[in-house]
Amino acid sequence: MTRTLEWIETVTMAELERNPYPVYERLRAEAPVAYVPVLDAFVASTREACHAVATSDDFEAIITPAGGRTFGHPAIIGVNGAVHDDLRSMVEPALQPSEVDRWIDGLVRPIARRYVEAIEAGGSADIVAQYCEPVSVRALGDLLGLASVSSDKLREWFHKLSVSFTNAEVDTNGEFTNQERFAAGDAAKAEIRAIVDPLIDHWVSHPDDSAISHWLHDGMPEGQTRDREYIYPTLYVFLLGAMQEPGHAMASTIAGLFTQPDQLEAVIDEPSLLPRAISEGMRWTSPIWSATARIARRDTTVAGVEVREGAVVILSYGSANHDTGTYDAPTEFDVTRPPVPHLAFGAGNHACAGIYFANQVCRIGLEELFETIPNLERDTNSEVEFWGWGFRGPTALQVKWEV
Ligand code: 261
Repeated sequence: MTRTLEWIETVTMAELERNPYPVYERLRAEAPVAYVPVLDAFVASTREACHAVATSDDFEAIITPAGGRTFGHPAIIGVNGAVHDDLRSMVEPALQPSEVDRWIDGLVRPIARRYVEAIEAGGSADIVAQYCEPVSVRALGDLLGLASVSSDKLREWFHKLSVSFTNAEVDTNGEFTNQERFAAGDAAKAEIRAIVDPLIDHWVSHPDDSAISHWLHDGMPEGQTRDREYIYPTLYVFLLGAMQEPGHAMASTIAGLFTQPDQLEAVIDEPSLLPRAISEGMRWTSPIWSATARIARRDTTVAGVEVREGAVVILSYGSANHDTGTYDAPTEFDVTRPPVPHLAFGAGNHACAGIYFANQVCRIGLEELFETIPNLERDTNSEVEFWGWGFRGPTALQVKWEV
């Protein structure tokens, strides 16, 4: 099966990042697990293949090469066994639904109000930069203990980490082709260390209720803390994906609703429809489109394709969520489609730990936006441009309303 599809040899990262859907439509039809030379890796593109790889004991987690170059080791998305168990036990307590329910409204609603009030009188905005991203980063930033870091700085960090993490393109020698994208990530990490190291110094001797303080202390013997070098790769995971993706999900949901004016109106009239709309937004344009991977622990077969021991398979969940075997007209945003579960949060033992938190951030964010600005419209003078293969969402979304 290691035979390469001929047409896939000419696919470039620029093409995938601009619009991965045509390539992936062909991959789903021709090879649900296929070797992609520009990635020097296999990709799983169908719902069946992604689900099988994510849940099979024949595979274990591995971080993608560009991801490992960006985050280092041990990042929670790329480890297995006891280290993975420890890191999950470290991040999960604050993210349990019963825990999140205690404080999520008090955390997110005032943040959302503040950002919507800042744009309300203006009558127009780029809703990505001025609302979705700030609400997303401020909510998680305050939870982590980074209240002193500005929203703009948190946005800059996730953006730089993101271009580095997804810098997957390799030449025929297997060398990365774009060093500048790693340089951006390195610059972000240097700044993160300069700002977070002193906070960690403080939390080591003065524990508080922030999530990072809990990461340091929870489950450790009296007087001991987790080593910061052990925590940082997973903190980078959060400073990228957990910061960026609720913003992507909100923005994609708004963009999707703009394609269905009657559904937008229905959601604004009846906010209890928002969770359904957000779920459809994440299926339609999956924020974590193709960013995690597994390695085959032995020769095996996935969706009818033979996979050799040691093969790295990237999980293209954004493609799985457009599988015509499961979804009718998958390229259409449609809140009224049957609520078949999607794979935007992954599957198996590495499935997203923040599902509930992220969904609540998106719900409260969009509740406040639509309640305050119920006459929100797309500014049709500008096109909505989506970008990204690893992570995907609108780069900007110009909106307007009568004031
Ligand atoms: C919190 C989830 O973050 C990520 C998920 C997948 C790849 C990179 C991430 O930062």
